[in-house]
Amino acid sequence: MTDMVKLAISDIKTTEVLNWEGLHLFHFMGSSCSQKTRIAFAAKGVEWESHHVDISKFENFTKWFMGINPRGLMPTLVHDGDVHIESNDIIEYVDGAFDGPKLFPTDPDEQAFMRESMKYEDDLHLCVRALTFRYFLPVEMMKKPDDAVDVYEAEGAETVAGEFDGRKAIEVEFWRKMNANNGIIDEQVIDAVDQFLVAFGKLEKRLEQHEYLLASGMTALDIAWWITVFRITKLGFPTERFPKLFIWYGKFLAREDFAREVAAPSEVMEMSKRHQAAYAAEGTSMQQLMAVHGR
Ligand SMILES: N[C@@H](CCC(=O)N[C@@H](CS)C(=O)NCC(=O)O)C(=O)O
Repeated sequence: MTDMVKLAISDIKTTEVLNWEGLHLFHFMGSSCSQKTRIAFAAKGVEWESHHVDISKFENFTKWFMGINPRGLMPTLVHDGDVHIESNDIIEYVDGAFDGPKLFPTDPDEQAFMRESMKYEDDLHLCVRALTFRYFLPVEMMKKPDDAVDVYEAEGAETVAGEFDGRKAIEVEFWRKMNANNGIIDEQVIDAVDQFLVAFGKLEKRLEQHEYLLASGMTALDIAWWITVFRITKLGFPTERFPKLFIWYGKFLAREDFAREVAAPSEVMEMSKRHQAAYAAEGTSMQQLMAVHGR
């Protein structure tokens, strides 16, 4: 349906994976894009081998990992020696390659809408990240020291599908800005919030017409957007302003196959609550900032 991102052999520097058989997913527990992929794989009913990469320890910046993903991002899929990157593309690839419930529509109009909406969701990822890095845990626990970013920036000749890829530079800029400001600043929060107010308004309109984002039923589009809605709602975004979306969100949250993949250890959730409470005490929770800026 889209131009799915499969790496060219020349992009793959960690050549041992070329001989791997079966379905291997490189993922991180707390990564929203990984969670999305895991939920989709469960819905599809595929078996996969887990390779957990701890991005909090910068394991995604190693030469080995950058050799299968020049962007240094989670998730990454190896299937019978082929390497696929980008969560939405990975899901689409697996949907086409395996039997099981179809996660992508067959109707051409729905396909066109879904392509556009999946891209929209993906384009908002740095906004999800900004809110996560501000409100999930204290900056000292979240930030990437400059020397880790230096390693990331220096590693590897960066090609994707045989062509120079500019994605890493965008990532590096994000981390450098965060370090320069010692965290995510209010302006970034408001920018992200504004994007989600618009996006959620669009989702609300769809859900006024049908139970799922597409008329034909649940698809990977619901999974992809749900992960975003889940993440930012937990960080304090007022999703309840969008009543149909809030019901849709709650319906998936009640499902074991969704809840399981986004679960975090209780001590982490406690830490996150304390961190958000500290912002609230100084008047800078997400909703307090929104109120100050008239959102
Ligand atoms: N568009 C990419 C985004 C991937 C992405 O940014 N993944 C995050 C985790 S959700 C990551 O790997 N971050 C690297 C880091 O924090 O060092 C996708 O959908 O796969």
